Amino acid sequence: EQVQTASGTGKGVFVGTVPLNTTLSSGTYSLKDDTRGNQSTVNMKNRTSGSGTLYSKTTNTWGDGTVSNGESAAVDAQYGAAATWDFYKNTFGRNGIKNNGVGATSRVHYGSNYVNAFWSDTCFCMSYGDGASNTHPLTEIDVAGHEMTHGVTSATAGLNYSGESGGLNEATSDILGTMVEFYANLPTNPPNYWIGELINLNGNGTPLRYMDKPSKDGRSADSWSSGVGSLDVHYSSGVANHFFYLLSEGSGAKSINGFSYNSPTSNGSTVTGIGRDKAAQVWYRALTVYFTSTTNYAGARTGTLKAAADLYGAGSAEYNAVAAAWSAVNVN
Ligand code: ASN
Ligand code: ZN
Repeated sequence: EQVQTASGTGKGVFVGTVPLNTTLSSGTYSLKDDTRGNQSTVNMKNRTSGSGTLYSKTTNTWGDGTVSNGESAAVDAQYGAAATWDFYKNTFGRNGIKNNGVGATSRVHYGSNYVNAFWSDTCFCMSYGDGASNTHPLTEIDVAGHEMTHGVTSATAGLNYSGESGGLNEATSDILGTMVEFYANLPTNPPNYWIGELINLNGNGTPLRYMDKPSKDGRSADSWSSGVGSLDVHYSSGVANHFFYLLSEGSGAKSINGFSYNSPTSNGSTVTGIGRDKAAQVWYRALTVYFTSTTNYAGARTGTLKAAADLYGAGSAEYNAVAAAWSAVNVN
């Protein structure tokens, strides 16, 4: 049977109204994108096992922006996967999570009252819960970018998910997930350096994490100390998230897209940012060329300096900014 690429449209919970590439086969449209490695979105129908049901129907208009229409979360997921694909392709020349042209599956409505989202290498898929009372899906675009970046890290550096390497693994997902949010630049979700600011996981409207000042969450580390590796990886990540913010935007007060930041340094220094696009190139090159499964914070400093030397030259302004941003989070 012939399969055609079709141009659909969707309205997600968080992405608003967006175009979606779908496939048409025998009069049925599916949330499957054959222009991006056949990435697809399936409905888990509150189950936690099985492969779910591919979203398929006879019209090519998906979701209505409400949570109660279960397709809306699927629109977020499918669009988030597309934006992540395009970000990696157009920013780094990476052709999918494994750089082999193969797309991942997104699974929505995973479990019941499930307040998390996660990546799995086993299914080459990511799963999104529907949150508290099944009314707060975790389908924000920075979460999509975060989870799929776990797949990239697994396929490259393979940073072990514990200790300092685990913090670097988590930070890699926050950093590049945030870059996906900037790349998508959605009017419904003005990009920022906060993680999960729309999904209300805390129940009081606050973001899950803050890259400009990680300790604003009450738990994350702003800077390195000898015990940082014994924190949960979602808190030891703060050191690298803060490094990345400082490298991109610099220290002190700044407003971007209406979001106000005031990023401190641990050593009283002033850091001048090099911009997020250059910072992302440095991080990605370090991740894919220099980091290994056991890289710790000292190794991340060394690896990103090597990456900056490759890209911009040893002793360049960018190279010196990498050194200054690590020193500002007490990685010397
Ligand atoms: N959402 C979490 C994460 O991707 C799941 C986990 O703890 N691994 O970090
Ligand atoms: Zn993670």
